[in-house]
Amino acid sequence: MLIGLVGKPSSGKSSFLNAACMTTAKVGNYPFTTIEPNPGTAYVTAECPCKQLNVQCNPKNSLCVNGTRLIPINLLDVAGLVPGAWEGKGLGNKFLDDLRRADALINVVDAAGATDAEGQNVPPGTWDPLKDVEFLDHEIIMWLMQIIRRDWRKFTRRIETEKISFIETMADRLSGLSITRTHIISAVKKSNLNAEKPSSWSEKDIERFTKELQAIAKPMLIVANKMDLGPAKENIARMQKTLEKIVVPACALGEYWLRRYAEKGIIVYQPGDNKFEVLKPEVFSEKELKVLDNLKQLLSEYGSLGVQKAINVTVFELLDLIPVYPVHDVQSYSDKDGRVLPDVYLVKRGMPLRKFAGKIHTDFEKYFIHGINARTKKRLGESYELQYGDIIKIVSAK
Ligand SMILES: Nc1nc2c(ncn2[C@@H]2O[C@H](COP(=O)(O)OP(=O)(O)OP(=O)(O)O)[C@@H](O)[C@H]2O)c(=O)[nH]1
Ligand SMILES: [Mg+2]
Repeated sequence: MLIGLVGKPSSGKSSFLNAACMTTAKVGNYPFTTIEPNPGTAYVTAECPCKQLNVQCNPKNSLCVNGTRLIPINLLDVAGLVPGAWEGKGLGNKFLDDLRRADALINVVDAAGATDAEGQNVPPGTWDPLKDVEFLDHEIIMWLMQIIRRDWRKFTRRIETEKISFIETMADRLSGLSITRTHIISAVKKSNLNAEKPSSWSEKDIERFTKELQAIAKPMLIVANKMDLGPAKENIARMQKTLEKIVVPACALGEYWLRRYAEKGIIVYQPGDNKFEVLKPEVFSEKELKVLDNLKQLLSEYGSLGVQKAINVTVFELLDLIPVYPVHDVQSYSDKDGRVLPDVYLVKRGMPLRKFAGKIHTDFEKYFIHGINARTKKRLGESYELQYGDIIKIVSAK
């Protein structure tokens, strides 16, 4: 699971990564601070079933903090994109190519309008962040379309004369981009095009197909960052009203400092909380205390500093994934070694049980007999559609 952090230079992508993953990627108030991509591990948070079941869990592939399960996912912070990046402008295509494996994208926008298209500082409020959303959509579409329509005439002629499947051939072409057959089938259907005769598709048709495919295979969330700066509030309201995408207001810088202070034990704060408590006011300077006051105000106004929320919304809403807990023993909810609720998988909502079994082990899918819902102890058939928080035992013949 990989989420790519994209956006124009200086919007706060590396700051977001650092806040989400406690990494130390270089941050700077000038464009192209980041050149090589920075990876990080962030955590999606979900209520751990241990709370409800009143058991002591012993996680293996994740963590549990006070009844909140932390499920690791990968983030990748890439270099800033400038208009024309898809055709090589700025640092160009390389950085789009770094995003090939991404399952979803977060467009980090400078919602305060304090930087122009190239990421140069301008007085806050003088740049319209809506333009940043529009341009980034365009860049991603153009980049993807460039790959899709490569040698289009030759490509479509081959499909039609040799009577080979458009879906399979396109899936081969896009396989390095984490785009699957299922994604392509859905995009063809949604754009109402004839996959038997792609040679009849117009430029506009190819563009429509590309847009549908992007929305399905690389959905995008907007993070309206720098909400602490003056003009951001009005811009955020406008973005939330006008854009069809989910917009999460954030203050990456503030979130980073709160997590750092919490790590040092000088404040009490859990990522995503709507409040924090200062334990040792004496270690902060007057200036820092003022910043903390501002953050308190932002927390009460927006409900969170947005970083954790953006990650959770991307995984649970945009990608529509759910946490599922496989176990070996349905009485104790444990694995073979007696570890209680050891693992959690993020899977597509409604995934059929047998397919899920294959995610744990290919033999489980191959020799599948049935499943058991560990909460109700009821038997489940192979086509049972997984639901949020399911705890499941797979019974197989091997
Ligand atoms: N006020 C404020 N400034 C922020 C926030 N997030 C980032 N910044 C500042 O914005 C500037 C750019 O931050 P970076 O994280 O380096 O931005 P980037 O998008 O990674 O930039 P490039 O790597 O150059 O593309 C830095 O001066 C940060 O301190 C925020 O939430 N509030
Ligand atoms: Mg950066």
